[in-house]
Amino acid sequence: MRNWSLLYIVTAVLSVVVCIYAPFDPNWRLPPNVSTTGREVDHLFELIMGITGLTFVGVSIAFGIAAWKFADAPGRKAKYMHGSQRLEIVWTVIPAGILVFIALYQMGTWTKIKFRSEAPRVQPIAEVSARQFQWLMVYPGPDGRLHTPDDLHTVNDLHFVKGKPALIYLKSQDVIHSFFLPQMRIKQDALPGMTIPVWFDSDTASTSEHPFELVCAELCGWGHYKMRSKVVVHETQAEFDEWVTTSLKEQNRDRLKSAKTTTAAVENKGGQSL
Ligand SMILES: [Cu+2]
Repeated sequence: MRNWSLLYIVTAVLSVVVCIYAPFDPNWRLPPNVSTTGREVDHLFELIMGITGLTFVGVSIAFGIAAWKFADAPGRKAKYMHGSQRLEIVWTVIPAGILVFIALYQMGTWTKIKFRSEAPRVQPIAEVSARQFQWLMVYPGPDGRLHTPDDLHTVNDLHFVKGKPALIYLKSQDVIHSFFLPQMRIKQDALPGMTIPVWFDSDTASTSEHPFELVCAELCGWGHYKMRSKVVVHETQAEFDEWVTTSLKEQNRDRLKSAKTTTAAVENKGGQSL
């Protein structure tokens, strides 16, 4: 019977070894952070990981010793014990204290990332709509306003400017999705029927060839794994504006082409019926 305790001890030791190894392997953790608030998120993550990790090690050692020492053996009788009030108070008060500490300690970061009153006072760079299984972006055109005829529409292509707060309006067209920017440590659910402001920034530029990533972090259906978008962080506002202008030209050319094709098809059809 004692051997069963070995199984537990080995599993616990392996878990700890894996946890210690993880930060040294870039593939086992989040990509390097590029945002201002991301540093604070990482700090909170490490702090909580430290507290839970130490607790896990302590509990595992105690549990391993108990399982080894008090394993069932022929002729051994269990001792009846009514419980220890002092012990129960200790193991209730300590975790409660830790939880209250974390709740208070993270408040500043949470406020910066989520409280609407903290949203940057800037024009939104885009409206992002999630749907099974893609991200649809609408950028304001030259008039600087959304939902006007000169808007730029893209699919799976998020652009903003380095070193400036970027604000987007997040929507969902069908089910619940989750807007996740791993490099910026930002995650926000997209809920049908709601428009949610989300803000973030980046101190590092990225390109179309080597973009950052936007992924869906909510299991939203069979094609969930496909919900990935490029994130391009432009070096300057001028570079971003140039991208909008070029993309608008392409969009107008494509529209003209498809309008011509439709007209030709209609005319053709009309000709045939005469
Ligand atoms: Cu999704």
